[in-house]
Amino acid sequence: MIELHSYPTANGLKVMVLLEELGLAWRHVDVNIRLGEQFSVAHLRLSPNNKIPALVDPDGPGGRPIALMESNAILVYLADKHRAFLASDPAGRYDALQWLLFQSSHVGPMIGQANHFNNHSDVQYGKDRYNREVARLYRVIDNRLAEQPWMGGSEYGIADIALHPWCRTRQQVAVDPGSHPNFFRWFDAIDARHAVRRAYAQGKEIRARMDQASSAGAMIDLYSTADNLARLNGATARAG
Ligand SMILES: N[C@@H](CCC(=O)N[C@@H](CS)C(=O)NCC(=O)O)C(=O)O
Repeated sequence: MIELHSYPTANGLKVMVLLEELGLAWRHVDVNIRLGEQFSVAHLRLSPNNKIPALVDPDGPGGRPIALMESNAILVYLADKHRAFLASDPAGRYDALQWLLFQSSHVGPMIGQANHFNNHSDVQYGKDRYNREVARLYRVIDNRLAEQPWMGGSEYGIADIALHPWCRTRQQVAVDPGSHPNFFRWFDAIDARHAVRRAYAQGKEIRARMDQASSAGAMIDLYSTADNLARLNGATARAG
């Protein structure tokens, strides 16, 4: 059975959504990033960059197992394998892929930085810089959706699946229906999908279970990078 080694953040949730959309049998292997489990030797073998999510498919290319990190690489892999949620004609495929990469290159990192400065620092420069950038990205998304029904083009697919969980945090900047009508039309249409609802509901349950485990364990400060190199060096040494 497919294993998703993960924690239900936006990057974990997007893979859960696609697994549900595809109707696949899969199981969640909890990697509790609040307890530092992303630095375990076992997880680093799947995800050398010590991040979630990672996917293990026992039935990969050529019938051999495959392990993958980077959520959007995982989405492309699953879409290709099942010939779904990614256009098969070259023009449509590249159109969708550019928006998929827009998510991992811009939306994820900028929202991540905005969250960090807004909630874990008092550095006004950082708050202003990233909140402005996030507001700009919502304008880009609304403009794209004025041209096409979906971020990936004419059909719902992995670019939409990748972006939607990130856009659930839009309250941080002023994104209102009056000025972003296309964004809201798109967001609500995805929110109403059964597979999306199922995945987000599972994410909530998994999160509760993992948060309970966190409070019983030795939590790391996820918002400090001070010890991460030492953690990676320690795991590298343990792996021999
Ligand atoms: N570009 C990566 C980003 C992965 C990522 O940043 N994962 C975060 C959670 S959303 C994580 O594992 N954080 C733990 C850490 O930084 O130690 C992807 O899309 O998979």
